[in-house]
Amino acid sequence: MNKFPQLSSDQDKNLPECPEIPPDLGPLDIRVVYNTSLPMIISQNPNIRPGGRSRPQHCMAQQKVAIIIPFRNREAHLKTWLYYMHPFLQRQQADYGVYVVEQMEDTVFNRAKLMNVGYATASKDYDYSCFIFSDVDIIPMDGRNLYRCSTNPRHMANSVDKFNFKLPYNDIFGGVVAFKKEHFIKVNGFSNVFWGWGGEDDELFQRVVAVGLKVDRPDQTIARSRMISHKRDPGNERNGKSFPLIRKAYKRLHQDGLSSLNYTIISITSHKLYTKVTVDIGDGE
Ligand code: UDH
Ligand code: NGS
Repeated sequence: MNKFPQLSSDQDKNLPECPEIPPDLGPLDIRVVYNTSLPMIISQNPNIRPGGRSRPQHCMAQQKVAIIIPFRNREAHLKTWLYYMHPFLQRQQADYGVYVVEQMEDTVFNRAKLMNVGYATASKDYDYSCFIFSDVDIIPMDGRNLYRCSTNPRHMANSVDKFNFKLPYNDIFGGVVAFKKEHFIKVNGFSNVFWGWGGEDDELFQRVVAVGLKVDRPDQTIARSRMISHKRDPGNERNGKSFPLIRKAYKRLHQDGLSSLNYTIISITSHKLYTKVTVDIGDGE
């Protein structure tokens, strides 16, 4: 198993704090990228350090942000995500690391459990204060959509092209969400028992409400995001048990989540643009 690159969390304490709103941010032209490669992205982003880490050189970022991406067999989407997101996050003067959490087995996909594993793994790596849980196929279309935590858990994908930049329903909490560390602990993370597509994000919304928090959302103009269209993946068929599970969300809150997370890390590899965490999360049986 590759070790994490040892990166000190100490930074020059004499650096000024970065401004609340970074300069020169605005709309971005986002489309699927075909004519790039990881070596090209690496050469276009010379300041990224091993494991997909970066922080501003001339000021101290106000938050330390881990970006967690659940993953299996989506190399092309990951390339597009990395192509846009490293420049995006650097322009936002973020102190961040990217964690791609890959489900090893061919068994039914469990997005939520991968998110929990990403949280647990990134937390051991650096003293992150903010966790952004992002699908690999969602790219923000405006630099002013700050990839940071706010007072409450934040639903960042509230203006997606697929839904004509509107919310399909009020409580939707999918795609990209941001949690301060203490809030993610308070909700006991995601549930681990959602195997297959759908519902785990709705359940997380219920957890937020159950612990007395609210959901923040960015302004819908600024939050415009592109969702790369694709077919449903094999092994991620609709979960027929979602609705009964969500109905019992409050009951399971303290038993099911970070507190009951079990998994086996297969490898942690420090790639140039991200940290790849390959994990055996079981098969739900
Ligand atoms: N993911 C993978 N591999 C998989 C399944 C899911 O990496 O095999 C990850 C990936 O980060 C993805 C996220 O989990 O962005 C969410 O899964 P999804 O993209 O399948 O979910 P979404 O709701 O699409 O975006 C569902 C399929 C809709 C098919 C509609 C056909 N027009
Ligand atoms: C709901 C799902 C959510 C999902 C949302 C949007 O129906 O998990 O659709 O999906 N809830 C259940 O299945 C219970 S989307 O159209 O973006 O693929 O996030």
